Amino acid sequence: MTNNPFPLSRDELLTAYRTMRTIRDFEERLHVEFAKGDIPGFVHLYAGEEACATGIMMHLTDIDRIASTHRGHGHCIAKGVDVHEMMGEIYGKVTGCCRGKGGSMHIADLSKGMMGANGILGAGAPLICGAGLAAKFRGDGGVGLTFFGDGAANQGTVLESMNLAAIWNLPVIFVVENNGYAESTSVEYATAVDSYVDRAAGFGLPGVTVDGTDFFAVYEAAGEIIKRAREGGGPALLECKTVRFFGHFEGDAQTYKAKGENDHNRAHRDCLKLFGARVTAAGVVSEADLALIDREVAALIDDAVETAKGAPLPGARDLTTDVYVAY
Ligand SMILES: Cc1ncc(C[n+]2csc(CCOP(=O)(O)OP(=O)(O)O)c2C)c(N)n1
Ligand SMILES: [Mg+2]
Repeated sequence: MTNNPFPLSRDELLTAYRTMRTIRDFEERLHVEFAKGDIPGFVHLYAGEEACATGIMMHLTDIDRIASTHRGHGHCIAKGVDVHEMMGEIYGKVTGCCRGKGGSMHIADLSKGMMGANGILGAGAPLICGAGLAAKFRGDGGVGLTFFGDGAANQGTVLESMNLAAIWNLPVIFVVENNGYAESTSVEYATAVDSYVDRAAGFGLPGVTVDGTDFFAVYEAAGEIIKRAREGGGPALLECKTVRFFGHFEGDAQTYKAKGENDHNRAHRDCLKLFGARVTAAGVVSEADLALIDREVAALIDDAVETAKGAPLPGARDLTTDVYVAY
């Protein structure tokens, strides 16, 4: 029996790989399908950033809540939202998790603790303070995580929320997914500090920066921060330095990137390749194990796309349902 040097069992390693592969295939397929013109609205792809969502979400259960971003597909999949319902939602079909009325930037599934993708930058931070406050009052050990990019990190809502979480000692974690760009603006241009951890320190929050393309680095750092928050230790910040393989949105010509940048990232900073190399070199997982998952995920995504395409659109009557809630 091979000695397992990782902090996860063989089954957990396979689960991590399956999650990252599902996100990657979901996004690569959307890249192709979006170009055909069948998908309404905007789509922002998460490919390249899979290790961030996966390494973090493996520490969470359905009682834990997350608030996502405009680039939210990876967060949803890693939090356990059904891939068929997500695809239906992105195609605007009644089979979607929000009955086709939200689309890519409004996917939500409260049963999974997924409070919603969000088209408004920095909007998840105050939401998650509410979720954290509720968890604290319930005393159920639940935690809340809000994701935001290097650009959204400069929103006042994020900074105000860090202060609020600190003074109320909320079980809330601020996750900066620093992919180097906010649309076409580089992080060096737009952010005055070298690390978002320095900024968190201004609110009395501990923080850590990790290589977001290294699943194990994310997993270990997130594990410590989440455990601390669960046990009443309060909020913290996690910065994951990562890469996005595609443009800001589908259709972006990416003229602001260096020549060959995407190819370089796909060759040297692909979290799936890095993960696969580590676990197979250690002999805990074989190439065949990974190839089997690849085939199963490919079939899942094929089926999700075909099912979504074949599903009906919402009818005129659906226009007035789920819109207002009478309290
Ligand atoms: C409050 C607000 N301002 C501006 C925008 C327009 N906008 C959408 S995404 C984006 C850039 C976000 O960059 P970042 O936070 O780094 O996330 P990334 O897209 O890199 O994941 C901007 C400016 C918005 N959606 N909301
Ligand atoms: Mg960014």
